[in-house]
Amino acid sequence: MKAIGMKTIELKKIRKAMERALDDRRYEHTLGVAYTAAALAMCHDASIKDAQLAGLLHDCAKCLSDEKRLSICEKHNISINEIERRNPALLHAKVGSFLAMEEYGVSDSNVIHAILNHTTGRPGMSKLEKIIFIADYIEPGRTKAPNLDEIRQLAFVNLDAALLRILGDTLEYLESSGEEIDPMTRKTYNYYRSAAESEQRTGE
Ligand code: DGI
Ligand code: FE
Ligand code: FE
Repeated sequence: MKAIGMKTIELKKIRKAMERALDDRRYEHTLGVAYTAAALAMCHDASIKDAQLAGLLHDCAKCLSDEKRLSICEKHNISINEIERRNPALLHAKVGSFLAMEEYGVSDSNVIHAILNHTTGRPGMSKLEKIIFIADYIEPGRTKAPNLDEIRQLAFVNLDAALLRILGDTLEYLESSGEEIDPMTRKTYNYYRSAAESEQRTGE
């Protein structure tokens, strides 16, 4: 079988597995992220299949209990930092990337990293990491975030600019709601803000 056929079968299998693993709302969100990520991949010249695969799997650990996420980490020696221990919901990205490998048979490290970094981002994200991070925020089922119309348009013009807007708005939201902020969320924001500023200075 040709490689492309294999991936199509894999996508269908994973979509069905996600329908079982997630509640209705989360499954609808997951489909929205997969399709939005595919569209962003078309627009920005990335692999459509990888975008679909990472989109389908990005929240695969979201409907587990906090106890289950913590126990998976302990059992498999996945490190948990202080913030994650206090906010185990943050662990769904780390545990999700583990399950993508172990449970759903994904070996592509680009896809695994896109799942791993989809909540806080990281400095120097790959194109696929950016696409999943952005698709997660702008998929059609999202309605609550501010500036969504603008950010949705921006995402199809400039990934870095959309990323920066999302990180800025997310930090503002977390600050105003008194949530504990993962230092990586701030680090990612600072990195992309500096990148945008130096781009402005050099007129690139
Ligand atoms: O899993 P989703 O809801 O689709 O999206 P997500 O993986 O981006 O998680 C979103 C939630 O994570 C949202 O409520 C903001 C929160 N989040 C992002 N960065 C941080 C954070 N929560 C805390 N406590 N600290 C963070 O740094
Ligand atoms: Fe998530
Ligand atoms: Fe999500």
